[in-house]
Amino acid sequence: MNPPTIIGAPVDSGQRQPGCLMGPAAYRVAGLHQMLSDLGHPAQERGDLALPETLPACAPRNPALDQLPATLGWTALIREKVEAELGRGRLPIILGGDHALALGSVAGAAAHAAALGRPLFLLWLDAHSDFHTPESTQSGNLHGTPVAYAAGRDGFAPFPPFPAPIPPERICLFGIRSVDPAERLALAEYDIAITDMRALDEQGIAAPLRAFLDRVRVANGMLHVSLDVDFLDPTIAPAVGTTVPGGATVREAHLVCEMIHETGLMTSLDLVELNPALDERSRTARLMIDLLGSLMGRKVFDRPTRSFT
Ligand code: 5AB
Ligand code: MN
Ligand code: MN
Ligand code: MN
Repeated sequence: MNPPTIIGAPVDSGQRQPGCLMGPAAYRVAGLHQMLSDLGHPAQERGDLALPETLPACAPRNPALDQLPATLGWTALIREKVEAELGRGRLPIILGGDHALALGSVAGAAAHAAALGRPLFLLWLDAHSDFHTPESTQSGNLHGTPVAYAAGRDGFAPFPPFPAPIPPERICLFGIRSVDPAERLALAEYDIAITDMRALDEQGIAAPLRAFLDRVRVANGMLHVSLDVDFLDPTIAPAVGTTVPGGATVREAHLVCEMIHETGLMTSLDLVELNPALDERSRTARLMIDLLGSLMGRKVFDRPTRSFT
């Protein structure tokens, strides 16, 4: 695993509930840097990105679209920063901000992977499939679109074309339990594997996740992980505007993170959708930092444990 660089991305143009722009600060307050240092992975801190003052003017074809110019600006900025950090041999960790930031972060990872000639894989930990295009979204909230952009779906103008669209077999949607009708149709057409909550209830976390991670390893792939707070059950992670009941438990989420760490395959990471205005005494921010700890190698024991059976 490469040494981490922290990029604050206080994006809140992907949805209408204000607050995600406080996410990067909340992660730092919750002990992000201390935790990384204690694990032996002190992080370079790049501070928070800021939007340029002048944003592109554009008239969206879908009148429902919200804050398109700001999201276009964030996409270009984040793409460039993520690609640059990967080029320096770093592990970019993007602190959101809402999930629209992944329009830029996944594009940056894809551009880097394409330049190296390596396949990029995408693990999407989320209650939602985020497979709308700017034309199909009914809410107009662009945080519901990044997977479709990464898969190379049409309907994204005036976004720049996605650098190297990720084929469906390299995308894993994990923990899904809320899909809109238009997304459902498009997902069937693209044949993207969806490990929804029903599948996880039956099969558990480990087997489906191991199957995907094995594919990444065999292909010598790069792996972008995008962790939406609403992947977690709202009873343990209330600080998100789009809660959906029936999400991952604390232990299920840690297991996901521990397994990813053990493979050493993760090359970039988004922590998205934390809305500190909706939190209860920072508990969601602290849980997300704990999960990051597991992603970065924290374990209960360093050696195999022996139990009485
Ligand atoms: B999130 C919904 N499908 O398009 C829409 O939180 C929700 O980044 C999108 O996963 C949720 O507005 C986007 C209803
Ligand atoms: Mn999402
Ligand atoms: Mn979501
Ligand atoms: Mn959300």
